[in-house]
Amino acid sequence: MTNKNDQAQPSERTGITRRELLGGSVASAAVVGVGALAGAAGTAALMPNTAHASSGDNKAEVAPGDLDDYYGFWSSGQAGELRILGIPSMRELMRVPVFNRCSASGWGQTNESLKVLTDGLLPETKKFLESRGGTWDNGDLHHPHMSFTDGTYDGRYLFMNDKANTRVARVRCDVMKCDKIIEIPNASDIHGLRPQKYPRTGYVFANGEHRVPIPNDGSILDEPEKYHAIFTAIDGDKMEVAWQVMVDGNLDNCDADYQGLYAFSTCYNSEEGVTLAEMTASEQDWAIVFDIKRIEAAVKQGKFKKINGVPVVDGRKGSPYTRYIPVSNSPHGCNTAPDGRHVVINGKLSPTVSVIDVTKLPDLFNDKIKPRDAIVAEPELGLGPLHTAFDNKGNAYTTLFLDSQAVKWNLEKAIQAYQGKDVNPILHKVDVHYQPGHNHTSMGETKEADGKWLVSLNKFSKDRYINVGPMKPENEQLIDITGKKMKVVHDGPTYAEPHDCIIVRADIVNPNSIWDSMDPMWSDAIEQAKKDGVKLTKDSKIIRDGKKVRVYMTSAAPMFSMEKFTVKQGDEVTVYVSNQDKIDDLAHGFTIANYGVAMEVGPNATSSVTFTADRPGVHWFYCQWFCHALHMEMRGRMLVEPA
Ligand code: RUQ
Ligand code: CUA
Repeated sequence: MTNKNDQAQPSERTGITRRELLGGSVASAAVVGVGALAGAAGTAALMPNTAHASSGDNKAEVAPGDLDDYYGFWSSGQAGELRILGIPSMRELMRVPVFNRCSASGWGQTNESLKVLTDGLLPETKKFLESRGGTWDNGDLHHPHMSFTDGTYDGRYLFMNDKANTRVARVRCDVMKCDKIIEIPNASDIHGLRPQKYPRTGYVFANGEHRVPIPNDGSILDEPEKYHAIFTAIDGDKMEVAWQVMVDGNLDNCDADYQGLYAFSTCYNSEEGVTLAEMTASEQDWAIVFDIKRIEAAVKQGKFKKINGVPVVDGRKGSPYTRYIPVSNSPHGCNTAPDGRHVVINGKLSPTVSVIDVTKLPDLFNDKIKPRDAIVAEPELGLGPLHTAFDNKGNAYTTLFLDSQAVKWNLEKAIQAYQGKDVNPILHKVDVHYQPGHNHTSMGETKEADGKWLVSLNKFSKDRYINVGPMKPENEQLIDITGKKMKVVHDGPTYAEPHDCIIVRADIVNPNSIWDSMDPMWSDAIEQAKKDGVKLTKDSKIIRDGKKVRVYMTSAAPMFSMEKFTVKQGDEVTVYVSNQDKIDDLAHGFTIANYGVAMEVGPNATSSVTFTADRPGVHWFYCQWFCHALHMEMRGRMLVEPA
C-alpha cells in the first residue's frame, strides 16, 4: 500500500504545512503496523477539499422556536460537567454538573449533591479528603455514553468517566441529574468508558489507564515492572464494580460488541515504560479483547483474587480471558461499527486503522487462529487517525489529528484492499479546523446509525473566531454526511475541553418537566422530615435539636413560606426548601447573602444545605431564579443571635 492519500500542501495562512506544525514527532514515530508504511512523506493530495460539494437535503439551520432533531451529550474535560446540546443547531441547552462544583445549582454544596459526590469514594480517599473539605473539586470527564438495550440507546442513563480522580458517574436521563458516582478501586485514572450494547447495559466497561502498584500504598515505588493496569466492568444498574481484569500495557479507549460476548480496549505502552521514549520504543502495541463469558465463569468459580473488595481476574498475556492482537504502536480510539461485526482500532502514530472482525474471535480464543488473523483490514487513511464514527451505509469517518481532516472510507472496500484487490477505500477527505480528536455521527455507535450528521471535535480553533486572548475555545464542527462528499456546515465554539460526545435521536430522550416530590435524590431529607414530624412538601417548621437546627420551608412564586427565622451563633443549620410549584420551568433558588450559600430548587423539588451560623446579624435570603414579576421581593431574613 502506498501513502497516496496524504495532504502535504502548505496552509494558505501560515505558509507551513500542518505536518510541519504538529507532526514533528510523527516521521520518527510513525510505525509499520502490518501492511502500513512508515514515515509519511506524502505524495500528491488525492482530493482537494476546499470546495464543498453539494450534499443531501440535511438542514443545519433551526429557526427560532423550532426544535432540534437530536440531543448531543458532550463531555467537558476538566470543567467536569456534562453538557447538553441540540443538534443540528449546536445550541448549548444545559450543563449538568457532575465532577465539578457549580455555583448556579449548588452542586457540591447541597446535601443531596454532597451525598452523590462522597458516598462512592473509597475509605482511603475519604480519609485523604477529610482535611480538604470532604470532596474532590475537580474531575476530568472525557467519555459520556448512554445506556443501551438491544444494540441501541434506551434513554435510561448516561455514564461517564473521571480520568483525574478514577471515578465513574451516572446521570439519570429522566431528570438530567447525576445520581451516582463511584471510585474504582485498584485502577488509576479511568479513561476509556463504554456501556455494554447487548443485551443491555448491564456492564459499563472502564479502562484504568495508568499503571500503578496494587495496592498503591507506598510499599512499591520506583519499580515500574510491578505496576499494573486494570480493566473494570461496572454493574450499571447498581453502580458497583462487578469484576476487574489485570492486563499488560496501558489501557486507552474501549468499546463493546453487539453480541454481548466481547469487549475491546486499545492498549499502548506494551513496553511498560514510564518515560515517553520508553513508552514508544517498540513498533507494536495491542488491541486487547476480553472474553466476557470466560471472565464471568472465572469469577463464579472463584478464580480471582479479591483486592480492595472486588474480584480481580488475571488477564495478562497468555491468560484464557484475553487475547492481545498486535497493532501498530500507540493505538487510540476503539469503535465498534453498527454492522455488528467490525471494530476499528485507530492508529494514532500510524497512518492506519486496524479492523477486527468479531466473527473470528471464537477461533482466536480457541487458539485456532493467530491474533493477527482477527484483523481483516488495515487501510492507510492519513496522519494521526484518532477516532472513527459510522453511518448506515457501511462507511466510516475517521479523524486525522495531524492532517486536520475527516476522512470518509468504506469498510467493505478496505477489506477487499486488504485481500489484495485493487480498490481504494477512501471516498472523501474534508478539512476541519483544526486537529480533530473525537468525532461522532448521529446514532453512530448504535445499530440505528442514520448517516445524517458528523461532529468533529477539534482541539484547536486558532483563527476561526475573533480573538479572546491566549486561551482559545475549542471548535466543534457539524458536518453533513448525507451526500457523497462531506460538507462542513457549522462551527461551534466550546469551552475547555470536550473530548467526546454522542448524538441521540430526540424521541429516545424523554426527561420529565417537573420532579416527583418524593424523588430518591432527597431521600435523606424525606427521612429526616419524617423523624421530625414534618410534612416535607407542605410544612414550615423550625426544629431545634441541641446545636442542630433544621429549618423546613416551601417556596411558591413569589414567596418563601417563612419570612424570617432565628438561629444562634454557632448553630449547625440545615435549611430544606421544597418547591411547591408543579409548573414547567418554574425553578426557584435559595441564596443566603454573605454566607456563601446558594442552591437551585427545581419545580416540585426539595433541596437542602447545611452550614454553621457563625456570623451574627441580619442576613437576607433570596430567590435567585427570576421566577415572577415579584421575584425581587421573594426573600426573607435569617436572624443570627450573637453567642
Ligand atoms: S480520548 S482525542 Cu480521552 Cu477519548 Cu481521544
Ligand atoms: Cu422564586 Cu425568584
